[in-house]
Order: sequence, then structure tokens, then C-alpha cells
Amino acid sequence: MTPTEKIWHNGRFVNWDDAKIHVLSHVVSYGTSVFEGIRCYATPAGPAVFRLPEHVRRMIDSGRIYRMDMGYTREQLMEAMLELVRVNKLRSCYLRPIALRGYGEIGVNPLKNPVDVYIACWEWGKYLGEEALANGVDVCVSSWTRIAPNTLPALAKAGANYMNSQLIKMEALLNGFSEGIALDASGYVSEGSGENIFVVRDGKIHTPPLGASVLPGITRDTVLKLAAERGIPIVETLIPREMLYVADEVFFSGTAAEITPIRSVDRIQVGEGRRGPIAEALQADFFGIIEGTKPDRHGWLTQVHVPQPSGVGD
Ligand code: PPE
Repeated sequence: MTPTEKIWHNGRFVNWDDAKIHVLSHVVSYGTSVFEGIRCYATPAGPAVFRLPEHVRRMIDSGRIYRMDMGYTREQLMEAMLELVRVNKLRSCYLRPIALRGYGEIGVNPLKNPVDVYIACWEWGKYLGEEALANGVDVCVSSWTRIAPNTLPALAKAGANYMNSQLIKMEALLNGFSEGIALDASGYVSEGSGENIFVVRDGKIHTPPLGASVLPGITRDTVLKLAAERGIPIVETLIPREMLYVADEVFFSGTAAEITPIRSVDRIQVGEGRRGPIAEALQADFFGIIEGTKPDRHGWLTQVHVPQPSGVGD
């Protein structure tokens, strides 16, 4: 990770190296945090953040589920992120807002500990490797089950959920795969350690419903809308594991992973063993919008509005 100059903390900009917490902060022992991952892209009109209002809304929702009042409105958090990108003078970056229970009391009860909000950003390349977007990745079905309903809420993007994700990811990597797909507590396909999943058969796209312990992905929603626009049938439905083995295409979506094709599952080739036509078409729409070569019909980009240096245009 390449440090940037500033991190936003409770309404103030602090130096990157000064954004520190005490070891007895509630979050360290008990995992008390909610966060987001957001990408800012370099468009021809300048840096623009992809689906910023939706990400901030999900962060506030995550906090609500865990009774964490952030003390900032959606508008304030959005403005803080835009200002942070300007302050750090970045053309493109990944933004990571985090709300955590800080230092005060020790013990499980979080309610006496302050809620601290931080926002960091840095330049972050391709999540599953440069080649993954074009050629696809090799994945496995995890031996770990995704967090079950009524244990940890999957709709919240909470730090603690990622202990489950880490088990999925480590197992996959140590066995020579790029990523693992977790099944839900009933044995249906859920999601990757950090991505939603889509399965194509006979021209129709399937994706697990929110009840299958998935994060309500913003990119997932983007894929649902882009597919509908192209007239590609897309349904949210329970997916049996073996659908992965007989699919024509399988692909991931996520802020970090964007739209990444999957070319094999458990060493069984998916379709032709390379990126399929539906994934390619959706990538073309997605990258077209974020690169500014296709119109932003849905208003998904929020311009950062970098001030022009004085003298330009004189
Ligand atoms: N499921 C999980 C478990 C998940 O972590 C993500 C995002 C998604 C689905 C896709 O959601 P969305 O980004 O809104 O489309 N994972 C973030 C964190 C990755 C990380 O390694 O950290 C991300 O993609 O930014």
C-alpha cells in the first residue's frame, strides 16, 4: 500500500502516520467496526467516485444494525470523501471509510465506547491480478460456510464478517486458487470472500438472493441493472453448488474485483475456460461508464471537482 498524505478523522484531516488507535479500543478485542470500499476513477472529466451515495447509505445501514451512530449525515460523509480525494491530489483511488468503537470501557458491551469515523484513500490496482479481468480466475468451493442467518448479519459490511472471509481466502490461496466461493448454511451458493457471484446458463444470469447470506453489493446491483438494460434475463434465486460445474459462465462482482470472470471451479472448466460473452458485454458497459467512454445514464459517477491551478486558460 502506498501511503497518501492525509486521512480524515472525525471531521479533521490528520497525517497518514498519525491515524492511530489505542490497543484497548473496543474494535481490537471485539471486532466492532463497519466499513466501505469505494472506487474513484480517473474519467476524462477528472476523478469521479462510483456510486458514492449508495456506498454511504450502506455504511450508515451497517452502523444502524450494530447501533453505531456515526454522528455524520450521508451528505457530510460524501463531502468528506470528495474533499479527501482533493486533499490527497489523487486522480484515481480506493476509499475506505471505517466507523469503529474506540477507547473507553473494556467488556463486550460496546455502547459506552465512542464511535470514531476514519476515511482513508490510496491507489489500489486490480484485485485479483491484472490478467484476471481478461482471462478469468481459478476458484474453489470453500470448506468454510458463509456466516449463517441470525449469527452475524450479512447485510452489514462489518469488520468481523471478514474473519469468515479470511478463512475462505486463506484456504483458497494455500490450495492454489485465486479465490473461494462459500456456500450458505443451507448449502446453496453464497458469495466469494470479497465478491458477489453470478452464474450463467442458456443465456440467463442467476445470482443468489440477499437471503443467501450475501453482502448487498453495489456492483451486484450495477450488474443487475446493466443486464436488464441489455435485455439479458437475470434472476435472484437459490443456486445449488453443482450449477457452478455445468454453467456456461461464472463471474464475480465487487468494488475491488469489478467484474471478474471465473474460468474454473474446483478444477472443472467453466464453459470454454475463458471469459464468456455475457461477462465481456457487462464489462464493456461497466468500464465504458467508469472510463467515460459511455454515457453515465444512471448518474453513477460523482465528480470530485478538483480545483484548476490558477493560470490555466489564461
Ligand atoms: N461480498 C463481500 C463479502 C464483499 O466484501 C464485497 C466487497 C462484495 C460482496 C461486493 O460488494 P460491492 O463492493 O458493494 O460491489 N468487498 C470489498 C472489500 C475487498 C477487500 O479485500 O477489502 C471491495 O470490493 O471493496
